Amino acid sequence: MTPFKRLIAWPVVAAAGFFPVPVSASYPWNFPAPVTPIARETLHVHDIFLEIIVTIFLLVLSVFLYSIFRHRKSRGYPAAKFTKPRTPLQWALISIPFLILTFIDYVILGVPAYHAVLALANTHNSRMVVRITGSQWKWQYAYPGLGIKYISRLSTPEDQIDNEDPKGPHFLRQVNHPLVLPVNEKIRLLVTSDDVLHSWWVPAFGVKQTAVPGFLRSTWVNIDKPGVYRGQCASLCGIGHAFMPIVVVAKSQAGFQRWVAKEQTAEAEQVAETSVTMTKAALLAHGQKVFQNNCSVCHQATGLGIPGTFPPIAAGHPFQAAPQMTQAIQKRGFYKNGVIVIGPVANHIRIVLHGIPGTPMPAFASQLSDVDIAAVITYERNSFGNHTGDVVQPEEVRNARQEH
Ligand code: HEC
Ligand SMILES: [Cu+2]
Repeated sequence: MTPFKRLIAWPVVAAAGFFPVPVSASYPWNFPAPVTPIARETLHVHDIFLEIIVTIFLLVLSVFLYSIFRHRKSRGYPAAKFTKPRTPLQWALISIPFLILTFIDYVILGVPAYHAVLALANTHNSRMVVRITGSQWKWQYAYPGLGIKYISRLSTPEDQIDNEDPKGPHFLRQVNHPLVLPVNEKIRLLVTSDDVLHSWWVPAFGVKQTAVPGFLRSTWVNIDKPGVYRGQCASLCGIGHAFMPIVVVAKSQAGFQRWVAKEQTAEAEQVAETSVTMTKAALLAHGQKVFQNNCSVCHQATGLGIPGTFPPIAAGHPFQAAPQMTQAIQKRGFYKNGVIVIGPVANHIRIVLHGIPGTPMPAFASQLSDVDIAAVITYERNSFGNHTGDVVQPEEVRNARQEH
């Protein structure tokens, strides 16, 4: 808070006879300690607000309780016939509180709140951009200037979620690949979505940005303390909404540069892999992981899907759904006579790359590498009781990508 605003705020607080205690001390039920300018500003507005309303509440309550006690009358006493203020004193007694409240709302809180809103929208002078894409049910992070791009998803083991193992300290708030950002640098975050509304929310940053499909919304952070910060998707986005947490690791500049170098090598290795022919065993092993991480939320770990909604992967398995849906699946070659069949490889690759528009089946072209997609298709065609024997190589996926 600037000295000017302090000057307006304190007399009111002091006049109320309330000695301000720092509300933002780290009580377990308070906001997490703020680590960005925006978080500090918004927390400040909250703190002044809390101090003022608690003061007014206590004052009014004590006058109230005192009056009830002091002016109590016996049963049968005729009630006053007061209907509206008449004397100048009575008018003063209602207009002064009204003016005080207006002043508190529009000046003491209004000015810093307005300032915080403007500051939040001011993404100028940012030295770095990160693109954040929400999708059901994971976050994709891309660093356009650095050629780094990856998916961050929940890493809490299934057994903890099913109450079979004791829950860890970061239950449902841990991910396989956190967003890594440098400290003391203004970073612009461009937030969007692949499918439905999501919301990227990290309380310690004071940032909560709705991810809207088809729009790029921007916000920014400037983190001043290295550490691990956790958040969650804050917009109900479907069955996996509670399972797409956010973890941000803030590193020193040097630490960040080391991380960038490591990521870039990893991406380069992945590109090199694409031109290598992989063995069926390697594809199956990798494909199983890709399936568990990306497909099992809908098609289920058993590959049996959910009746009416998510078709099974297992051939010969019956699938009941609305006729439009089963007809559409049949047209793509994956359904016949009431049961699932395994359609042509080319369609399979196309479906996984580009999704099925207008249905929840997502496009994985931007989320999975050629190796991932080749592996998951090989896995689907040779697991869950499927025995096509087909092996799809990364190169086929790469060619299919270029066709489109
Ligand atoms: C968000 C839910 C969701 C996820 C995640 C998902 N799918 Fe699907 N998938 C669907 C739905 C729904 C359909 C059926 C769409 C329709 O025809 O209405 C479908 C259809 C398919 C089809 C077409 C065959 C058929 O039975 O219709 C294939 C192949 C497929 N998915 C593979 C995958 C693979 C591989 C992954 C993981 C890389 C995956 N899906 C992840 C929801 C999902
Ligand atoms: Cu979400």
